[in-house]
Amino acid sequence: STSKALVISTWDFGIAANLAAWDILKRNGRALDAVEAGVKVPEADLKNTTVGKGGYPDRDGHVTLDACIMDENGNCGSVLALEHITHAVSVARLVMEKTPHVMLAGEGALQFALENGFQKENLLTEESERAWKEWLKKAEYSPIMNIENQHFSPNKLPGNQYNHDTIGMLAIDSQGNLSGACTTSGMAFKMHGRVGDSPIIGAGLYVDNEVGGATSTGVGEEVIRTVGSFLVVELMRQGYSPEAACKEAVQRIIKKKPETAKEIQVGFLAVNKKGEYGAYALQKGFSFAVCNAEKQDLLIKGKSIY
Ligand code: SD4
Repeated sequence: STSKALVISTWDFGIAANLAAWDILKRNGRALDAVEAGVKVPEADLKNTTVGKGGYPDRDGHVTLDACIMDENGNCGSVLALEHITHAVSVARLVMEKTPHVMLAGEGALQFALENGFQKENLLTEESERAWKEWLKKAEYSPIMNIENQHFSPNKLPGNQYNHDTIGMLAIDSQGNLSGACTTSGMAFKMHGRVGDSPIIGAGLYVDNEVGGATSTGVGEEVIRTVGSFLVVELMRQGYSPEAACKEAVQRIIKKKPETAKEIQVGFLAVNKKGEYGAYALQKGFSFAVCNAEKQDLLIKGKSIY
């Protein structure tokens, strides 16, 4: 039965992504297939300026994608700063399944994708190009909150409508196995070549089939410094609930960088082996979507420290 099956993912756009994942889970499909199918939804969504095609470019005008995927056996794959390919997560999966490596970066990742039948595309939409040209006028990199909120101060956030951020997704299938995926165009107007937390196993995503899984969203540099998602999973191993583990990971960031922490957004989302889930963020405005046999469109407002 699918009674155990569950998929959760970051932000409001997680609802649509979860539905694609659920389509696989409800037919007793594998969690790995579910998370890949799920995060492909925002990757292909042109209106989404923080994931996949249509994502905001770096400061030089290149859209560079970071993505990773991890299965129930601890296998993982990722691509870093991949250009011209919409479905970075699918390339990451192929890195996992077809190469002896875990990570491929930049040109090499693109070469590998093209060799495996992916088509080269222009990922920069007119809207993203316009936003970039507007940004160039001042050319100030200010990753306040989530990148699409950079014109707003954290206190003046107009709500979730601008919170379209990295998607991190975690799923449990009817066998009780866990997988996760994470994909993003990274921080808008970042330096060319900048890689965030999202494709770093242990930072942007971690899955341990004995314990649970975690994923993150927000300013990746702070998540990398604390190896955030691995930390959340290890805390759950010690008996923390998913929410308490996410909160403790957020507190580590505050401890390391008390001043920076007030200015930026970082959120964690986690699920344990029992199917209990929870989340915590530095700032208000973080949401996550939950989907199971009972409810396919549940959106939960994440708790925050500030
Ligand atoms: C990164 N964590 O590249 C990602 C992007 C993100 O708000 O979540 N942006 O750092």
